[in-house]
Order: sequence, then structure tokens, then C-alpha cells
Amino acid sequence: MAQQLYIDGTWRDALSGCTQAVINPATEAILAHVACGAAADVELAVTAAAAAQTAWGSSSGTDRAAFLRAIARGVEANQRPLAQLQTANNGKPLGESRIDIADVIATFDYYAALAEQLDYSQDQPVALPDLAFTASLRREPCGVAALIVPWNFPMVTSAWKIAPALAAGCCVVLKPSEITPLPELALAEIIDRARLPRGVFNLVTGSGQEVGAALTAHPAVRKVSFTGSTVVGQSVMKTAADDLKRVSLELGGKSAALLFADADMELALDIVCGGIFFNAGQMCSATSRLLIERSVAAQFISRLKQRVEAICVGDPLDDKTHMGPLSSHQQYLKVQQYIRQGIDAGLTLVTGGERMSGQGYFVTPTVFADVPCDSPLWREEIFGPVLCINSFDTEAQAVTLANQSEYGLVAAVLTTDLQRAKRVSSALEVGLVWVNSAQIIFPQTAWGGMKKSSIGRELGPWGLQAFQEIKHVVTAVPH
Ligand code: TXE
Repeated sequence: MAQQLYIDGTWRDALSGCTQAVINPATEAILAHVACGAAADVELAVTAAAAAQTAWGSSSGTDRAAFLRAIARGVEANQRPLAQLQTANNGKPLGESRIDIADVIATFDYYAALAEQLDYSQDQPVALPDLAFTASLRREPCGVAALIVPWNFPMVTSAWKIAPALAAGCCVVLKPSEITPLPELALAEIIDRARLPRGVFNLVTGSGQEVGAALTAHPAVRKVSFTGSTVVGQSVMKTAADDLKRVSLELGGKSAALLFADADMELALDIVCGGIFFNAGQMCSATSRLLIERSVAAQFISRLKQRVEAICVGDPLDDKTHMGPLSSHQQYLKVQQYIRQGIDAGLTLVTGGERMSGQGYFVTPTVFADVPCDSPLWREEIFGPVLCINSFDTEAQAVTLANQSEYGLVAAVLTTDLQRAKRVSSALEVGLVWVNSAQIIFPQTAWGGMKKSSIGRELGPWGLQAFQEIKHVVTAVPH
């Protein structure tokens, strides 16, 4: 039987009765069938969310926090099966799924704490110069929120939206990716067991063109929080503009790692490899462009080659595996096409590039050196295990090269000179700089970037504010 939609506290089939297959990217076997929703199902889900909105939005932060903590404990109690399920559906190694689940738990706990604080921070007095008036500040939920997520970190991106939205007092409709709906369906079962009031949390699986577009256009949806491709993000923003819906967008990236000659080279090898081969490079925050100070470039590249060739690619359920398959056939084709393009253009292939035989969407970790800045491989988001390298002579040149991108999500700076790290961090046009570290994200620090990478920020108090409206009450003091 196909897995169902979760609407108004009830599991149900899509009204059309349609289902779609979900594939294991390591074996290409069908893992499950899930309901394939459409606009009519979105209508039911949004109506349920809208009906629940007033009561949920006016409940206390402490009450909402109790639900969030119950979800966190539910995830905690199911870590093993959740990790296995996510790995089977998404293809990332089991160890990476475990990291994701720890992040999900931390996110629900973090926003539970912020929800509790809301009870104490409401109706804060605002100092006015005119003593004839008093003023206070309230933060109110912005209303029903559509949460649209991709397939690369299924449970994490969902948690980053569900937890702050519920904490703020918004009722939600979640649309998982059609490629990886199973982790979110398992999360929905946990949320169901946490016994939230009916209609507060809803989940509709289905395609982006049907379910995603219907959610984005629905007049009762007040906020769309979207993570995915830049091109779909642009269309979400255009559609949302008709009703002036609030939008948060977390889109692509083409981030740089800047490696200076004084860096700890052993640490740099870890960071460079983690930055592009973790999750098989399918990360908006992948540091897919490596800039190396010329004096150490040749030596570093030869050590990197050895390190990359030792990466064990294979069954993601095997604990010895470092890198699993790409998550979908579509992504596999896209990445292979870029690799072919690089080879055909005569780029210096340091390692990788060859096709892997057998079942599954596996790609060899690939490194190109001396990649010209006008190459599509240097400019465009490949979203796979493909690293492009270039060199620089001066700090200013490194910053200019790093900033030469339409994206501006993150950067990694590798140097033992902390004064330089400070200077470079302030010159980089990105939302997050990792100094001598990479890909580490805390619920307390903002997530999002500049230029075409994002609109708004997730995580931290900013993630909560993204689901709130500000209201001031100004009262004339009686004479
Ligand atoms: O993303 P889509 P795709 C980038 C990455 C990747 C490329 C394509 O470069 O190779 O995008 O991936 C839903 N209205 N990122 O095609 O289509 C869709 O169903 C509303 C970066 O898988 O953007 C899914 O739930 N929603 C990124 C979600 O949008 C629509 C992560 C993302 O799918 C829709 C993923 C529509 N018209 C891909 N069309 C990141 N920032 O990490 C689709 N969707």
C-alpha cells in the first residue's frame, strides 16, 4: 500500500488516487510508493491549517514548546530506523544520516526554548520621547506557512522550517521532495504521535509543478519558505508576489575555500575533502571552488590527489563507505554532463572523471585544476563530487576570485594568521565564513547568504522571526 498524505490529523490517499514510486539511489530498486497529491489535496491541507491557525497562534509559547520537545524526543527514540530510512532513500552514508538526525533533534529543542521565551518577551515596552504615549511591541505568527524542501538533507531542511514555524505559532503544510519523501513521512508519524492539535501540521507529497505551485499560489498561505534550485526559487517568488506573501528562499551556491600558504595542510586536506565530498557534494554550501596560494599549490594538489583516491565509494549502509551515490538519476546525469564538459574542454583532470559501472547513481570523486574563471564548471552549481581548483598570488586576488560569483552563501578560510582570517572574512560577500573549519552548522547561528543564494536567514532567532509579523500598540496616556 502506498504511504499517504497527512492532512488535518488524518492519513489519507491523494484524492486522485495517484501514487509514485520512490527509488533507492544505491540499488535503483523501488523502495516504496507514496501518494501523489495535487491542487485539490493542497486545498484540503491549507483549509485545515487555516482552521487551526487562530487557536495555535494564540496558544502559549510554553504549550507549543512542549509539543516541539515531544517531537525531539520522538526523533531521539527512533534514531536508528530514521538513519537507515534516510540513507536508503537519499543515498548518503549512514554516519552522515546520524549527523543529520542529531541536527534535527537539536533544532526542535532549540526552537522549543525560543518558544518558551516568547511568553516573557511579548508586549515589551518601547521607550518613546513623547511621554503622552506608551508603546509596546508584539510579535505575532504570520499565519499559514507552506514549507517546500529538497532532497539533499531531507529531514534537516524540514526541521529548520517546521520547528521555527510551529514555535512562532504558524500552522504549516510541508511539501517534501518527490525524490526523498520517506524521511519526512517518518517524521510526520512522529509528529502525529506528539498529538499536536489537528490541522497544525500537514504534509502533502507530490510534484513541484502540482503541489509546490498550488501551495505557492494559494491565497490563504501567508508565508512560503523554500529551499531548492535558484530557478524554482525565482518562480516561487514571482508567484508569491501576486499576494505579497512573505518568502524565505535558500537556493544555490558556488562557494570558495581559500587556502593560504601558512595553513595547517593536514587540516586543510580534511576541510577541502569534507567541503566537496560530504553528501557526495550535494550541498548548497559545498566549497566547490578551491583557491590555493600559488607557492603551495603543486604540493597540496599532489597530497589531495592521494587523499581523494582513498575515498571509498559504495554501499551507503556499509560503515566503511565514505561516499554514497547521488540521490537521483536526474542529478547523476547532470553531474556526469559537467564532468564530460570539463574533460572535453581539456581541463586538467587531477583525478576521477571516469564512469562507475553497475547499479546505482555512483560518481567518482573528481578534481579539476587550473580551471578558468569563465568555465561553466567554475561558475555554475554542479551539486556533485566535483572540485575545481585555481591559484592566487595575493590575499586581494584571493578575495576577488572568491567574490566573482553570482552566489554568496558560505566560504572557508584556511590560514594560521588570525588577523588575515578576520580581514578576509569581512571582505567576503557571503552569509557564513568558516575559519579553519567547514560545514559545521549550529542552530544558534544564521543560515543563508547574499546575492543569488538566499533571501532571509534560517536558524537562530532570525529563523523564528521569518515566521512572525511585528505589531506595535501605541496608547495615549489618559490625562
Ligand atoms: O530542485 P527543485 P531539483 C539545486 C542543485 C540541483 C538543482 C536541481 O543545483 O542540481 O537545484 O534540483 C519543489 N513550485 N538544488 O530539480 O526542482 C520540488 O518538488 C514550487 C540546490 O531537485 O528546485 C522540491 O520539493 N515548488 C538546493 C523542491 O522544490 C517546486 C537543493 C526543490 O526542487 C516547483 C536542491 C514549483 N514550480 C537542489 N518546482 C539547495 N539549496 O540546497 C519544484 N518544486
